[in-house]
Amino acid sequence: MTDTIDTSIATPSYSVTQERRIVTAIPGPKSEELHRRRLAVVPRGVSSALPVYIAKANGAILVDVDGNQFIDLGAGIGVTTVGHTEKAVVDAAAGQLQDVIHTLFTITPYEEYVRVAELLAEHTPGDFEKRTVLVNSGAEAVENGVKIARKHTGRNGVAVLEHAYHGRTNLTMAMNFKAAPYSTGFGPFAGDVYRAPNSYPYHDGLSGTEAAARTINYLEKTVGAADLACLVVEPIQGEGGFVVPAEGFLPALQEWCTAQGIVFIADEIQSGMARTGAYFASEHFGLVPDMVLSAKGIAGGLPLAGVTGRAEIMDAAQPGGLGGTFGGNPVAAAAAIAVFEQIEAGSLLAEAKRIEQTLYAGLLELQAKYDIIGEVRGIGAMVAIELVEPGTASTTKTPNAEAVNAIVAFAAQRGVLVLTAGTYGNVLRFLPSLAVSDALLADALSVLDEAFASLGA
Ligand code: PLZ
Repeated sequence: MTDTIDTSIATPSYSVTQERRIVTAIPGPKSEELHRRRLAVVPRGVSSALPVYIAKANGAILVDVDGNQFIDLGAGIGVTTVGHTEKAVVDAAAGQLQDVIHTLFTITPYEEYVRVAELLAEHTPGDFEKRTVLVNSGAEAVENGVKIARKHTGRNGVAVLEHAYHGRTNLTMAMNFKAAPYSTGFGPFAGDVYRAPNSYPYHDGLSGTEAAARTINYLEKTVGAADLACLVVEPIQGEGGFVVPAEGFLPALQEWCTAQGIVFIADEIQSGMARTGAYFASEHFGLVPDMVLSAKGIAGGLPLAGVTGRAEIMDAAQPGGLGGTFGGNPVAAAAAIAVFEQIEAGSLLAEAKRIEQTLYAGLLELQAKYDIIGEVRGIGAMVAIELVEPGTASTTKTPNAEAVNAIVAFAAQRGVLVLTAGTYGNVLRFLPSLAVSDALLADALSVLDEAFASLGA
């Protein structure tokens, strides 16, 4: 009879079939009804990229309230890196819910917080003594990183790079490159933040050494190294459009920071936790940051973030100087421990490399067909394409946000969720969970092919 191949050992079992399936208009009637309710009670400032309401999620698939299934190429902006509702994470969190949900680590501590700190010490770059403070969100990690760097150095200045994104709190709004929609009208903003040129090889054509010299010169002239507490960089910029700096750029910046007593902080909130095929993207550039910020993918979808740094820097903060009610919550911490275990058990660093190969090959094929794809870039499961106006891919590279929006809308109608990025909104970014199969990626790429064809590009 028919051949049945038992893949149950090699293939994880999913509670949702790993396929795209569209059964209603998008959004469907139940989503539309929920959207009406939402508009009456949620402010418009909180918008949604695709107003389909999700009822279930598993692996790389989102299921909406109307029964439509989407291939999720965004993973909640790089959060469900181990897969949606990954079993080890669910079990760990559920077990922890039975034992202790909250005590407040700064009142009566618990082991899970300590274990996450041990795991971060082990897996962040650098073989030296480290300390970790756990908080609730990426922005809070950035705030704490800056706070500690200031205390350690006794200096105020915070340097950031063009096209950076660091959060939505008052300090982090000041650190973002892009004003709209993040900070428009929300001032006054925190002071002592200085923005320097980054390395953006597709646009500036500079080598890493040249770009670093430009950045350092800019900071020395406009602030002066002696007034800088820290330089905060995303090794691969996230919201900025998965900008991979030219080789040598980041190491040169780090060298300058070290020489000048400036704390070098890697914001690995989007690029960390196995996403790029290394625990932290810093490793690809040979960086050993003084401080590494992690969040998003660290706890499989539960809110948790960490600031991990050299012991002597971290211990500059006085007892009682760091904390917060929910920081390092036991359930989120238990989930994070399971995420670290799953990265090993599921060989997720290798999975990220597999995804890179599949995505790159597929996207390069599309680039050969459609000249509005100016560049394919990224590392691991953090890959993007930058879209430009027809005929400008190697000349003016004029941003084409309109095409990005059309493609996102087309893909959504066919059950593929793709996220945008870039200061000019002209980047399509792919950051699927590492559980996504090559078959799902191939299916999603074929939808993208149709989407580009529909533009007549
Ligand atoms: N640093 C590098 O990518 C979050 C923003 C989503 P929070 N990026 C997604 C949105 O529209 O609010 C991010 C990041 C980098 C810091 C942050 C901030 O992390 O957990 O959103 O506060």
